Amino acid sequence: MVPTRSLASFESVPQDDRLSELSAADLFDLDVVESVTTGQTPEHFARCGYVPLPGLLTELGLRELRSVIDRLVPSGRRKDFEMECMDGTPRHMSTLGGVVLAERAPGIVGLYHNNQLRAALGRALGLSLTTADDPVERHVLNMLHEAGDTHGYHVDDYPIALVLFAESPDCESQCGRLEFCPVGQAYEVATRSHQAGDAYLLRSDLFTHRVQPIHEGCRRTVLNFAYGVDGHDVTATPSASLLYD
Ligand SMILES: O=C(O)CCC(=O)C(=O)O
Ligand SMILES: [Fe+2]
Repeated sequence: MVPTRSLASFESVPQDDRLSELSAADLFDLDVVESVTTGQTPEHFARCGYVPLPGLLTELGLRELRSVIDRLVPSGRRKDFEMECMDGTPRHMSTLGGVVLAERAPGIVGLYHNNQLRAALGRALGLSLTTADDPVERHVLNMLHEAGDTHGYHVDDYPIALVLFAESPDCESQCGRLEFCPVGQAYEVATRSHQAGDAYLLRSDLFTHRVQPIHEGCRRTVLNFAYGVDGHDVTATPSASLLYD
């Protein structure tokens, strides 16, 4: 889909946004989706809430995504606060929300709307995935670049999150890992590490999740694509506007 843009914002789109020119097959190894989820049932996903997609981004996909994101990083908005509507959990990070990405990174918007990708993810989960109505929340960039940066425990408004890693810490002590558990069952917390080029799917409205604080010198930069599920109503919280407006 070609996003609509004002003339002024169109002029600010850099020439080097080559993501728009590349196909899903250039950017994603969709076999990863098929192979990782082969044999997993929708019931398994409902129970575990998480599907790892190691190496979902091709080498080319990671390179092109990083070059677009590197250009966006300086415009990140610093967020340091406790989110009241999520039990006062901390946010220490820089972000760019969906509206800014739509103006400044048409290639990322194109990836979000890529039907081939969404269909493959939906097949793997046994769900019919829809794009999100909320222009702020549908695609966001989360940048953890300073010592102690963390994205504290929360649930998302939309039911399915695809998180794509442009950068991930590789320090020995493994900071910045994902932790998640079914809502209200903190004793069942699982912890997962990811590398640049990896991705994961999360049932993000029913599994509480957070990113552990990162250490000095480490960087963790992800894109989060939020999807709906056909027939499932979304209840909006103030969290997206607090983090991404
Ligand atoms: O960075 C992550 O792994 C999780 C991101 C996330 O939970 C979110 O953007 O809502
Ligand atoms: Fe989340």
